[in-house]
Amino acid sequence: MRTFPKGLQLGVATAAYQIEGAWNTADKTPHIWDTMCHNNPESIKDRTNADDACKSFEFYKRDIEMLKFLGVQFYRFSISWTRVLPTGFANKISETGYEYYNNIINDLVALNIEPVVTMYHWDLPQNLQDLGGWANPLIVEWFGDYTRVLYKLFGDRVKTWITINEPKQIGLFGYGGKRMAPQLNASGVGEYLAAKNLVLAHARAWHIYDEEFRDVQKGVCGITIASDFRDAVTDSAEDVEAGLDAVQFEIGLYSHPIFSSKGGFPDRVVKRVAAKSAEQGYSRSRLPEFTLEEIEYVKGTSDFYGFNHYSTRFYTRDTYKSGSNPIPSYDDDIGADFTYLDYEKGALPHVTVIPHGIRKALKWVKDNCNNPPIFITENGFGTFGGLKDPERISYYIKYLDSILDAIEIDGCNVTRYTAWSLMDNFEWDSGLSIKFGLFEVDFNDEKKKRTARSSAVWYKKLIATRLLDYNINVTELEEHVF
Ligand code: GBH
Repeated sequence: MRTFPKGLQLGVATAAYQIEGAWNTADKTPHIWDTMCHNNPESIKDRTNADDACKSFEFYKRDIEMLKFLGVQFYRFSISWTRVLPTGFANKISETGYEYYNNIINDLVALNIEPVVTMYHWDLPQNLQDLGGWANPLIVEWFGDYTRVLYKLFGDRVKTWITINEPKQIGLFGYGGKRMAPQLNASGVGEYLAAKNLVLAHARAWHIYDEEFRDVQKGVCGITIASDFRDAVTDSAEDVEAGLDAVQFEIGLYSHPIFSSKGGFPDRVVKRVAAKSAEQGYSRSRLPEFTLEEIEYVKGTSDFYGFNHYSTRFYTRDTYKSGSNPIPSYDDDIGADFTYLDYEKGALPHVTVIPHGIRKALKWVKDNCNNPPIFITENGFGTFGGLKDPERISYYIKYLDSILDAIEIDGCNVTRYTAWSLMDNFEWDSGLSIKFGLFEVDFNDEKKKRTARSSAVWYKKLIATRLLDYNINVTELEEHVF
């Protein structure tokens, strides 16, 4: 048994598109995921969409009852841009959208559950996508205007703001590839263009908060970065180099401009993309540059490091054949192959159980990002379902144990832990097929019945006792239905 430090808050997370449904209720307009799921259903593994999802727009009060049951200290959820601003621009605020989020925030505050609000979790207004979305540098202003509206409407009660969730996934899969909306598939170019504009947009939102709201509202504002770890397959000099490169492409690309003392994109990424681009006949690097003014504008613009972590990959240059990939790409720019080694796997084949990876990733952030306060904003395990989920509990226990090592032994400043997710939801391109919930959701039921899994009962106990118990006890499961 291990005790959680007093300063570590425990919570749970969701995101708007994954749970709300009500995709066209009142004056809400479509965003890029509505468009993708409706126009290209074959892009989703089980051809489902989130038109209904968990129907949280209608049933959010039941979600709040579940939060109460768990006893969480905070709830991380996201606001859907087009629900609040139907044109994407700040010219018109939706009364229905305002009321929906306002009610949730009021209910949470009344229960002493802190609202932790993500302002962008992947659902870009289609109107803005039609103008180029994250590829258009003007999005920096459009996003800034949107965040100003949110600070004004809700900042009297919301004290923790997350600007953007996982710039890597947005850029790599949405602009570099076609796994995710808007499926631009501009490989080797789109992901870097998006990365630059996402980082600048985040910085704009932070400056607006800092200059116009912080004095009165007294909250914090930061970004959440996908921080899966990248390690070396062996300790050969080449593999170690491959691992160091891979972690800079995975995390550094987004964290270095914001958290490092030097600013701008990390040297390893700059060098590799420039060299590859030249080899491929480009007259300039496919990685855009920041101006000196932009570098200064972005540096130091996050009050905390939002850290999402699921797993670790191992890299090697042993088998990698340079020039074997004719299409420029992010993976080819890393110039190494990866494997997952022989670890236990979850329902998503790439989510392997590698608890020491989270400790290494936290230490990497401490060492490379000026030892920031770290909010673990997501960590969790996907399965194919079932109310008894000892494998999820086991994942949580092992990862929490490793997080406590990072705090107690490595001195990482982790002040929040967030389990992903409160309940089963629309898992992006995996549709409804993969389940991350502490609560099971019956998607065939009109009311989207929610039932506590063993892991929900386990997490409730962990929060109440603040003890990490190594025993997994799933036998005394009672039905808790919401
Ligand atoms: C998050 O992103 C999202 O923010 C959330 O909405 C989503 O529901 C949740 O994860 C669950 O998938 O082999 O080391 O690369 C997903 C980011 C990136 C997490 C790839 C898992 C694979 C582990 N994912 N990563 S690794």
